[in-house]
Amino acid sequence: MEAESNEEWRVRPVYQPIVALDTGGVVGYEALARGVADNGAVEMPHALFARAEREGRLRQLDLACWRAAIAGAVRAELLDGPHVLLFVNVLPDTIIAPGFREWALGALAEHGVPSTRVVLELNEGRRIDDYARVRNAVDRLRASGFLIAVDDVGTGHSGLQTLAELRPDLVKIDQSLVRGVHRDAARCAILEMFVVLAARLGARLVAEGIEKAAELGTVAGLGVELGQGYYLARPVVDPIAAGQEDQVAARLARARRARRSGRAAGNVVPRPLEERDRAVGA
Ligand code: G
Ligand code: MN
Repeated sequence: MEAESNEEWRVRPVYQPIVALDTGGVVGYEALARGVADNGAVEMPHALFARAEREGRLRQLDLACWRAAIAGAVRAELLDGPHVLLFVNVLPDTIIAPGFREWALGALAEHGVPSTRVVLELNEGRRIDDYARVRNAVDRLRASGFLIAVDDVGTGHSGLQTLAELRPDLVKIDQSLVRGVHRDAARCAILEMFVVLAARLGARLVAEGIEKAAELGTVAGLGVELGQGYYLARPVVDPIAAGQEDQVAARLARARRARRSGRAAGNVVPRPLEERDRAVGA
């Protein structure tokens, strides 16, 4: 596989827990890339990937992030617990590149990490033009033990077609659908739909970007299995050293208590046509 040059991209991964919303247990960690600029400043992934795209070095950066993610997870002993998963973001263009599967298995073997512990999060900055090719790559990766997640579902290019074509093992709902869900009947309805959809597809559902106790309580109450977000825990270099497991359990318990004493968002009642006609003076 071309260009494994970690040296050219200085990236430092941070990790954010993904939590079972019924028990509060940490089921895995998502590795999130942070660039390190020459002056030591932190470069956020958006800027980092935009620069790599301008320079025509996207895949190189993607692979560098991947390698760093695995090494950092092993260093922070994140995978020492039984069944703990490592979620790694990867571009669809990277997984269809010839040799990616062999390269990825080799990188894991170097660190003694089994592929069955790794979730590839397909992150679609761009549209997938050739689903057959991506599906083919996904099937081969799955046959090699990897789990497949579709990231940012509900936005941009991560739509229902992607779920139908790729049949992922996990579905990650974008944070824009989680934001304010506790006081938004439409978002509640959409999440409910995803709970049903994921169950029917045999996929595990993750709500991303939970920032408030009320959002957490609502999402858990709707039956979403897994959650991630600043309210539960921020991405850090060493989540275990930071004591995040205890924090996560405490916050989930607090959100549940708040939910029991609070109000859920009501149902959406469609406005009758006559009312709309009146409103526009028709
Ligand atoms: O595209 P993807 O879902 O992989 O992006 C994850 C990004 O979202 C990371 O940069 C991470 O730091 C950020 N993130 C994680 N949790 C939250 C949250 O609760 N709120 C917001 N605004 N961003 C979050
Ligand atoms: Mn992601």
